Amino acid sequence: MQVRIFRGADSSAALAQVKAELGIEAVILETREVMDNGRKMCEITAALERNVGMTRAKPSEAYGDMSSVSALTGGPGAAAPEWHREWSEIKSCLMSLMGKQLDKDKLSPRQRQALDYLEREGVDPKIGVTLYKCLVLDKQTSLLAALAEILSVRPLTLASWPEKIHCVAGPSGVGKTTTVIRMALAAQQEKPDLRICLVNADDRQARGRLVLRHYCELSGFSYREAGSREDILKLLDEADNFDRIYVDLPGMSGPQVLSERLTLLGLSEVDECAFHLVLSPHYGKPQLDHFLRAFSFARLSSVIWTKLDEAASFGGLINVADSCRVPISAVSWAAGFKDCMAPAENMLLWKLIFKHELPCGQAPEKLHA
Ligand SMILES: Nc1nc2c(ncn2[C@@H]2O[C@H](COP(=O)(O)OP(=O)(O)OP(=O)(O)O)[C@@H](O)[C@H]2O)c(=O)[nH]1
Ligand SMILES: [Mg+2]
Repeated sequence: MQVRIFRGADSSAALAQVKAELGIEAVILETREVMDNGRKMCEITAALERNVGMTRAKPSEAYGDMSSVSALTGGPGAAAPEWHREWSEIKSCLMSLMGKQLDKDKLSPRQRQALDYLEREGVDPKIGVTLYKCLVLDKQTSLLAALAEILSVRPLTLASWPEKIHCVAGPSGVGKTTTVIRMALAAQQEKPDLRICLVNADDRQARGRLVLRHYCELSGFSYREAGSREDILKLLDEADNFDRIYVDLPGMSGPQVLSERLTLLGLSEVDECAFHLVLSPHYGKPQLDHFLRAFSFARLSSVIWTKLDEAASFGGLINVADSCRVPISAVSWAAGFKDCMAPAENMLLWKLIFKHELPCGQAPEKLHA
């Protein structure tokens, strides 16, 4: 519901404003007389209730009054897709026009070739403009150095990630449960006596629960289920018994966003907790943009890229890194649990993006040939 206050010299002037701004569906909540600079004015509090799912905020509304757009669309998360989509399309068009105006003769032939290649890989034109500016302003800098400013890495190793609790979130079917098991196995391989607990916070998927439980039995991990705030509190009570806790969060559906889900579970304020978002480059740009809105969260720690073997281009890694400004921690490229996930490193990413070479040394299309 959008609530606004209007003032006019008299009631009809104030009512005219209500009609103009909120339309005839507005409900008058209160009318009162107020003094404004010694003058009597009529003040009307009016509200407009709209079905969030049906509302399409006009760009003019969006730019004129950010708070009312937020109220109309339910906030900056997944519930505001139209406004975000329109704005991102406008930005993209402007940047693409700017991109066409760039004087690429100011670049060396190799730099020009690399920028053109990134464009073909689906890298957002706005990032192309940023890279161009870096290269033109500092002749000494290389394209990879400029790209590394955007595409940061924090390799998924015990030393780089000392946090005890690791929550794994992402869209349905992206590979969250598989990633949780891979993370636990990699940690165990690094330090065999580590006390590891796998937590199933997904009370809707029986399959995920079975797989997690099975791997716990096979590998000597502890197993817990935690679908509610009370369960999470119980888990935190016994956290001293474990060195690492990996939490498999449920896939998101409907209008709920990750921050709401974590708050409901009581996980959003837990210290010593890292939050990893699992994505795959085989999603198109609008889909990745949508996921970034649904999973945007102030404490997001890293992105883990899965299913590299199923992707045909990797520009999405750069676009996502630019949008959410968190490092990549790991990448995976096959359906198994072992030997198909690697901690992220710059060189590995350059080979992936520029040569389409997976960390196993193969090209994605050859892996499935
Ligand atoms: N090709 C390929 N398949 C993968 C990869 N990672 C996971 N998978 C497969 O993707 C499918 C879904 O994996 P899950 O781990 O169950 O995905 P999830 O996100 O937990 O799924 P939900 O719990 O249903 O939301 C499984 O068949 C995995 O084997 C990968 O890197 N490459
Ligand atoms: Mg799962």
